[in-house]
Amino acid sequence: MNQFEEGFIFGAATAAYQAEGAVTVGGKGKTYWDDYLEAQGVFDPSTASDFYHKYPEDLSLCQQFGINGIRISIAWSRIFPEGTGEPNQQGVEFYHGLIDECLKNKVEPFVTLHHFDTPEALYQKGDWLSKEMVEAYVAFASFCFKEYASKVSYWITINEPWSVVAGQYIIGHFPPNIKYDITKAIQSMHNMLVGHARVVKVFKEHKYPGEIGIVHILESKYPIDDQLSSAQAAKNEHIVANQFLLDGTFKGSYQADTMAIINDVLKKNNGTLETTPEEFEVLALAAEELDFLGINYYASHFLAAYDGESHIHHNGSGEKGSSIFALKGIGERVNNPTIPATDWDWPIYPQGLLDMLVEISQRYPNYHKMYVTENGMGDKDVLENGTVSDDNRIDYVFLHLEAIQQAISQGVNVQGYFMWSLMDVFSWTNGYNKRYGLFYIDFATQTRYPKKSAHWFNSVSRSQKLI
Ligand code: BGP
Repeated sequence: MNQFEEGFIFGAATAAYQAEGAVTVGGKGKTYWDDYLEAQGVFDPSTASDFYHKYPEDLSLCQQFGINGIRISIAWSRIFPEGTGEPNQQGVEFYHGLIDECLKNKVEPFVTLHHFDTPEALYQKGDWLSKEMVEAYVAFASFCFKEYASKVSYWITINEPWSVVAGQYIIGHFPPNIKYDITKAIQSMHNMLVGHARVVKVFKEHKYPGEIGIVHILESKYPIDDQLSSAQAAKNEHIVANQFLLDGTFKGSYQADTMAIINDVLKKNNGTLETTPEEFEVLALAAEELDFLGINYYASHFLAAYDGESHIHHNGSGEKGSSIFALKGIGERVNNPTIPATDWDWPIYPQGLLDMLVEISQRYPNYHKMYVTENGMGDKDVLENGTVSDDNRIDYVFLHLEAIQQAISQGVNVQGYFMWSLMDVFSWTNGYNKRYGLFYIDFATQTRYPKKSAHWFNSVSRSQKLI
C-alpha cells in the first residue's frame, strides 16, 4: 500500500520571481512587485535565492537527492521587458540554458507561464481586468511554445488564479492592494480562465508535443460546527475560491449551483460579472483538451457564518493566532482547536487534500490526471551544524503523501508530487523568514545546505515508497 507506481514524479517547485533574483539583470523588465516592494522597503527580492546564477548547482542537487521533477516559471518580463513588443534575446537564452540544464540532470521541467509576475507595463493597463492583458498573455505564451516546446513536455498556463485575485483585490497584500472587492476578484478570475483557455487552444491547434495544464490552489472548506449557517459559509467560500475556477476549467461554464452562490455574493457586494458567449466557447474547448490539473494544497479552513463588514488581517510575520479572515456575504474562517496550525495560522489538515482529490474526480470526471504541484510547510528553520532538523516538515509531507496514496487507492489518478519549495525562496508577503525548502539557503552567502527533509525525500523518491 505504501508503494507509489513507477513513474510517479517526486519533484520540487520554484517560481521565477521567488527564486531567480537578478531582477534588473539581463535586460529584465519590471513586474508589478519591483516598485511596490522597493517603496515598502521591508523585503528585498533583488537576489532571492540567486537561482539565475546558481541553477546548475541547484539542478545538480536535484539529481543527487532523487528530485526528478522541477516546477520553474518563465518570467514574462525577462522575455518581453514591457510585456509586449520585441523579445529580449538574453532572457530567451537564459531559459534555454535553464531548461537544458534540467534535461541534462534528468529533472523533468514543468514550466509555468504566469506565476504572480505580470509585467509592470501590463499591470498599469489593468492586469487581468483588462482585455489587453489577455491578448498580451496569449502572445507571450505563443512565443514560449514556439521557442521551447521541442524540449518542454509539461506546460502550466497560470499558477493559482485564486491567490492572485485574493491577494490583489480581497486581502490587499498584492499590488494594487485593494481590499474586499469581491466583484473585481471574480471578474479577474474569469478573465484569467479565458486567457488560460485561449492558450490551451493555441497549444492544441499547433499540435505541440507535450501536455498542458493549469494549477489551482484548492483548499477544502468545512463548517466549524453543525449549524446550517456554518455549512452555508463553508459552501460559499468553496464556491468562490474553488468551484467557480474548477467549473470554468473542466465544464467550460459555471454550473447552476455555482452561479446561484456567485450571483448572491455579487449582489451582496453590488457587483456583476461580465462574460461573452465567445468566452464560454473557448472555455468549453479548453475543458475538453486540458491534459492535467495541478493542485497546490497547504491547508484547509473551518468556517462560521459572518454578517458584519469584511475584515481581514494577514499574518505575514509568523505571529501565531494573529490571522483574521471574515468576508461579507461569504463567511468567517475560525480557529479549529482540534487541528494543528503553522505559525502563520495555516491549519495542517491532510484529510482536506484527500477530500479535495476525491471530490474533483467525482465532479469533474474529465480531469484526466492530477499532480500535486505544491505542498509544503513554512517554518522558522534554524541552521545547526550545517543542516536543519526539520522533523515537523517531514511529518507534514509524510501525511500529505499518505493522503495522496489514499486517494490513489480510491481510484483518483495522481501522477506526481512537487514539494514547495526546492530551496528556501522569497515569500511574496512574508519575506525570507518563512522557509519551505528542502535546501536551506544562507541568504548572505547563497550557500545551500541539505535539510534533514532532503535526505528523507531522497529515500522516498528512490524507493518510491512512503517511509
Ligand atoms: C503558493 C504560491 C507560491 C508560494 C506558496 C507559499 O500560493 O504558488 O508562490 O509562495 O504559496 O506561500 P507563502 O510564501 O505565502 O507562504
